[in-house]
Amino acid sequence: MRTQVAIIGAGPSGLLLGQLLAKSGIDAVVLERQTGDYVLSRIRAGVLEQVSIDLMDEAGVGERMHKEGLIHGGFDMLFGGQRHRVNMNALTGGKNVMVYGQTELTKDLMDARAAAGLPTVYEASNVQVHDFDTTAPYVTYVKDGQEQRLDCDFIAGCDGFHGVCRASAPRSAIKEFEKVYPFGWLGLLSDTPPVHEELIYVNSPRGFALCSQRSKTRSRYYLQVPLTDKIEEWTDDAFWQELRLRLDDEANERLITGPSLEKSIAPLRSFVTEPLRFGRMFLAGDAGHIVPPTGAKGLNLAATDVKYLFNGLREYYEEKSEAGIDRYSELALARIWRAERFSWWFTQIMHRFPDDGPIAEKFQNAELDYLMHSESGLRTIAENYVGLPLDFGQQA
Ligand code: RFL
Ligand code: PHB
Repeated sequence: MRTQVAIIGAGPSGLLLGQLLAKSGIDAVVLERQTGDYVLSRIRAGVLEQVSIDLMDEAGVGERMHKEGLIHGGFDMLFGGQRHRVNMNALTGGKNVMVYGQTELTKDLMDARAAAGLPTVYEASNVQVHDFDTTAPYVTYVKDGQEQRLDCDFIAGCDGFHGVCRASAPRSAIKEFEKVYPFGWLGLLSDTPPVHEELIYVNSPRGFALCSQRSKTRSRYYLQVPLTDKIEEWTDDAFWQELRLRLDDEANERLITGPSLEKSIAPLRSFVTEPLRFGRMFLAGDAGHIVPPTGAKGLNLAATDVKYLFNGLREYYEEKSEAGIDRYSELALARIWRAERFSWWFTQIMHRFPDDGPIAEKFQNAELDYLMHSESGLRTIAENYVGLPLDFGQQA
């Protein structure tokens, strides 16, 4: 089999890239290790920046998102028993975010791909990338017990943090930067109305909590937990009880609990690979970087990587120019590091760090108090949360 772009991974990065390429008449085959249902069962991100919304529109898959997504112009921060609103809309000259689950976005992309008859191979095992340092790269994989070969012009490594693409890059050509946090997030999804119209980020003496949502009838809550906690040990009752201890009276009065639809623990990590290009293989999304979820940036960064990569590939095919693909890594990394910094910083001020003493808690409270009472402080949070402009740092 032959294609122009072999895309490894049918997560949001791979599917979005596939859709954008198809709209420009560029062929791609998506190879995914799991089944489609498995991919859709992973509950992850929930907040889209405007750039991600625009990209879904550009890919022609924004219809349901606009119908069902919830526009949020702000969020609450709760610390020291006090609630403060970050009015993102007012602080950024009218920008908002949209609450629309990664599961829904992925489903929209999968459905559009299937409807257009675009090739996706699910349950492709033992995917291996070859000769990407030449002009004739290819991918091998096993499907239904048969070894297959896919020849291509380019390989897009959209295969997440545990994928094969980054692992296949020559060790001498790659630099990795990593910080692992000493706690995880325990998440619970339930068919209960959200406790508040907007999200609430909580810094409590018992640790971080987040009240998020997927719709007017579906809630997503998170608790900071020690890495040693086991998911089996967290009953639904224990979760709700602990959440109550981290919320204020107003939220507790409105909190409606119910059985969990899903519950999982995710470790928190900051991670960046440099560069994101190895000859004719590119890394995009979680394959190249991970942020702690505090800033809601993971999915949005994946989307902007894809935008930069798509622009480069389109330029290559339409204008016979390599300028775009040559700039991909540099352009994407500049945006990635800005989001990495924000996510690290926001994590730092919102969580309890087990090895820090009481003075760290005092510093945190003083910093949060400063931020919430300073227009510049609030704007710093707001402009990063809604997403920095794509041309940030490039303006005169
Ligand atoms: P994905 O979604 O991990 O998709 C990669 C796909 O590649 C497949 N794959 C392979 N396919 C073929 N051969 C191989 N050898 C393969 N190896 C892997 C995988 O099966 C998978 O389908 O990466 P992508 O597309 O770059 O999308 C990135 C986002 O998923 C990610 O940034 C966010 O979900 C991060 N993230 C969160 N972000 C937020 O903004 N808010 C959140 O609340 C949030 N929660 C999370 C998260 C990521 C998590 N991970 C990665 C464990 C919670 C978790 C648990
Ligand atoms: C979510 O709804 O899953 C979510 C929202 C905001 C975050 C992280 C996760 O910062």
